[in-house]
Amino acid sequence: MFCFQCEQTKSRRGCVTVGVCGKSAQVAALQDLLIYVLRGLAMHASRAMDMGLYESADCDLFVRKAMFSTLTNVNFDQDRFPEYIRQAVEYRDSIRSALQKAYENTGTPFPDVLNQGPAVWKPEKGYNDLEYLENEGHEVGVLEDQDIYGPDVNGVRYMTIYGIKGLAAYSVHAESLGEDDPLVSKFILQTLDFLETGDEADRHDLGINLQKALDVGTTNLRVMELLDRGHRKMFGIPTPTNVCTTPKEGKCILVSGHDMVDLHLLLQATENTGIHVYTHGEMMPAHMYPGLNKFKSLAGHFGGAWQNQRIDFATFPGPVLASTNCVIEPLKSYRERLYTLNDTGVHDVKHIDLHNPKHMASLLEHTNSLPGFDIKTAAKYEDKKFVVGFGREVILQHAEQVLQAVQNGDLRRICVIGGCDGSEHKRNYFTNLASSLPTQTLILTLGCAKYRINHLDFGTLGDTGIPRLLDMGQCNDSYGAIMVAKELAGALDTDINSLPLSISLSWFEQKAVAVLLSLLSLGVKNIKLGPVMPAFLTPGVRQALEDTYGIVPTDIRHPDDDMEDMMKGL
Ligand code: FSO
Ligand code: SF4
Repeated sequence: MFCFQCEQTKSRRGCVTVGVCGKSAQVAALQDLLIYVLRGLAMHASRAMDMGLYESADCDLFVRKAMFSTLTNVNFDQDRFPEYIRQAVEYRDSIRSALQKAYENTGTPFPDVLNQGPAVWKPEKGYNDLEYLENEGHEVGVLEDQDIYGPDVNGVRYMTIYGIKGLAAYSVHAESLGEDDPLVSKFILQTLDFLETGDEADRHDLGINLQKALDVGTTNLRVMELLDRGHRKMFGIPTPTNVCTTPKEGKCILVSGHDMVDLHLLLQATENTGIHVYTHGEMMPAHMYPGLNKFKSLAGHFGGAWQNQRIDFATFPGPVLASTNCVIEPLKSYRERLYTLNDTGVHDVKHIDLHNPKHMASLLEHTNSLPGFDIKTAAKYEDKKFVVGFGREVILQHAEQVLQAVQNGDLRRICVIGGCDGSEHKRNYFTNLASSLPTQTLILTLGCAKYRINHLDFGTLGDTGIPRLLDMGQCNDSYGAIMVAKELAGALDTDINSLPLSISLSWFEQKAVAVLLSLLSLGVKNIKLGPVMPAFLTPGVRQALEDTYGIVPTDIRHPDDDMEDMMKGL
């Protein structure tokens, strides 16, 4: 195996025997094979679109869900991948038949590129032979492509693929909220096709590949806009809300991941049953939506960021649902209580669909068979005083006050410190950076990286009454932060880079790659990216990005120096 798609990759180079995340070599190879076959599907779909022959909302959603399954900490179940691969081959071949007929009818020869590689790959031994599929997957990964394209271009090509994975995941969330745009899938399929069959010189050109990666960022902005709209349409405008972290006596279920639709289904099913539902990790922003917070069964938040799940899940006295990333191989102590949903998977862990009434009923039955919280245990958890819900609407209500504070010198800088978190100790950098900021700053945070700073008391900004730390929501809510920046720039008749705004982005996996590419596609400069730079970017490419965008690694040992740079706008 070779995988370097996330920040925690082994020795800052790549995981080669087993993932730091726990992904086995077998699952890594199956995921590589899946991406390979999806590339073959895209080669056909892209041509079918050009000829007006492609109409498949089902296929569009399948491609995005299949890509979602390959994100870091989403699906570790080797038994799920043969089915994804089988479906990808089936969709590919049905588009292929339509294309073949069209070519026959016009008397044009079928393109040669569609008679090789991922365009025609089929399992000689069927889909049940995992070892065979694994061996096939070991032949079609990063290193094989690197032999063809060299490390610089290959790294950028993989940045494009990882960005597409991130935007695919976000668009699956948006779709479940009823928001979709066919242009998103069109972009995914055409870009995957370019990586496979684009003009040979273009495919080897660093500049053209960098532009493709930026195009991922532009499309991701559209996806985040859909997501923003979907959440608001379904659950209302986020409102500042105190989140209760002291559990209540009674039966309980914990929900982790990002999927508010799953949480909503669960809240509907548990209302007035006496079962309490708690959020974990990236689900905490659920409390900011009136349409979710109105449920009495939404009892509070339990635990910290995803990387604490082994402690948090082990001590939780009820079932735990992993709705999306980030899930990790469970400990024995809670394996029986863990459920995966959607494209998330862990081998031999129950996988359910909350839309299925039977699955929901058996989950509630399981909940009632477990102890839940008793008064004594519940009282041991102190209130952490988390406040969520500073969405773009709330912040922009105070735009005039904020701009006035900038003019008075009461507000010297708005610092975005957020993104995704990980378990490494060096991520304390973000805590230290935030703590070292002068009091004349506002800190916008989102994503699970908020847990590095949301336990600290930053007070309010001068006498404005505005809290200095404003939690905007999940990483899914990055669109809101971008809109705030755009609106403030508009009000000051300037551009984002001329605002007193600095960004320190904590990245971990491919959703963060998509968000980073969105920021770059908007021309945002001087982002500090950390805790370390992506392993898939070579020193040469990092330098090119620094030269063009001023993007630099966080100085993890010297957060004070970074703070001073940020205050100077560097
Ligand atoms: Fe975090 Fe995980 Fe939300 Fe990521 S829970 S790390 S970028 O999946 O998506 O912020
Ligand atoms: Fe390694 Fe990250 Fe890939 Fe897991 S997802 S195998 S930790 S690079």
